[in-house]
Amino acid sequence: MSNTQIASAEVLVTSPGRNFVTLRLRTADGVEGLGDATVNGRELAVVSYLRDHLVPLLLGRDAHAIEDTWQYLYRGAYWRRGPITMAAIAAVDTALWDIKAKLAGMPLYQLLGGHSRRGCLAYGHASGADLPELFDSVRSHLEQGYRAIRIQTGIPGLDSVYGVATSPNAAVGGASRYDHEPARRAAAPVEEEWDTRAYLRHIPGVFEAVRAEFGPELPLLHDAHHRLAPIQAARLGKLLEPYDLFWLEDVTPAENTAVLRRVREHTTTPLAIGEVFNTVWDYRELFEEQLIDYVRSPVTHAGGITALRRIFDYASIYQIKSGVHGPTDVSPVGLAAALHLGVAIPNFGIQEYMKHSATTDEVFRPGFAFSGGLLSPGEEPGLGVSYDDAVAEAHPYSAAYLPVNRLKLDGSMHDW
Ligand code: EZ4
Ligand code: CO
Repeated sequence: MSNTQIASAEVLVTSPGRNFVTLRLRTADGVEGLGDATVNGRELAVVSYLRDHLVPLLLGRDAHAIEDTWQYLYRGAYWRRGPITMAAIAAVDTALWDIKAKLAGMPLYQLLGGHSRRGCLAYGHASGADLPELFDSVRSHLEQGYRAIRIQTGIPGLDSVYGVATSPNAAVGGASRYDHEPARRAAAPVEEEWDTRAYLRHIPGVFEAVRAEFGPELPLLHDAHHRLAPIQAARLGKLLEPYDLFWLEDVTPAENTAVLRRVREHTTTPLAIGEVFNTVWDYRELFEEQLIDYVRSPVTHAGGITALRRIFDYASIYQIKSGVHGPTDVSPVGLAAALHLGVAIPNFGIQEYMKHSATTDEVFRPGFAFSGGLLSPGEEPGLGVSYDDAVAEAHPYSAAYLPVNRLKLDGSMHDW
């Protein structure tokens, strides 16, 4: 029998194009596992949580005891839940699954029940300041093989809008923030302007035009990014019904999930929510009252593979599917973990895919692949991601923040 005691636990911080926090566990026999702990814009809080509070508890534990370690860290926190705690637990859990699968000599999805599908349907991000630019972006995604596409556009009267790669405000050193790094490298966030009424007037026409240009078949998605009041969200869902969206995401701020009852009463546009949720408890009433259609939590922010698997199982009894968050601030380790889960679970829906920069891939060397619109986790034992320390060290951490929103009307703060 091999010695599976955890002998080392390192918290790795690197910034290949954007900041990432990674936990690397190693057993006494030298088997390594990786876990993603990146919380965009608050990275160092998780670093401290791991380094100061979890690493000392992990050394000497049996790497095989994944469930017990999860319970030990979750119940043992007392002040549990929350993005920082759950990202730290997620990193430990993911690294332990990576180790277990490597010890088994199998890709991780085999330990989760084996494959249920050929790959994970992925959606890409098309965007444009105006319709011609948006259409070019949709065409380029279709050429790259995407079979589902998120649509975000500029809003007349607003300079810089969430999710639009060519927003003037979005450019950083020639590249676009929204291509690889929505956060800005600076001591303070960039400020964007927002006008919900202008947004609501503009968006239905955008979807009408996209359907007219690209036909009825292509699955289209849209992210309202937590910006609407309940009645505005209900109205948007209703206005978009003729364009048959795959989903409408994050229509209202995430704290008050009960408002989705109001939205649901008014529209049959499918709803997705949860990228900023942390635990199964955040989903409970949404599942039981069937208020949503897709679960947005990534492995990284919801307590790891152990916890997300449980959330998906719970969702499955209500015919609710996965729709895992996949921005570039979920590292290749977090995305790989989602893909192993995604090919295995019965209720996979779709996977968000925002390609990481080439520099990010040089650090993480991901084994997953995108082909014919599907993402596949690959056949390497474990997660199939390896971390290159030398390249990582060439890209030291520097502070970066997500933007904030102020209302164009009077400068008051609004949800971003
Ligand atoms: O703004 O991950 O659906 N995707 C998103 C993302 C989030 C970023 C925040 O770090 O909403 O682009
Ligand atoms: Co989103």
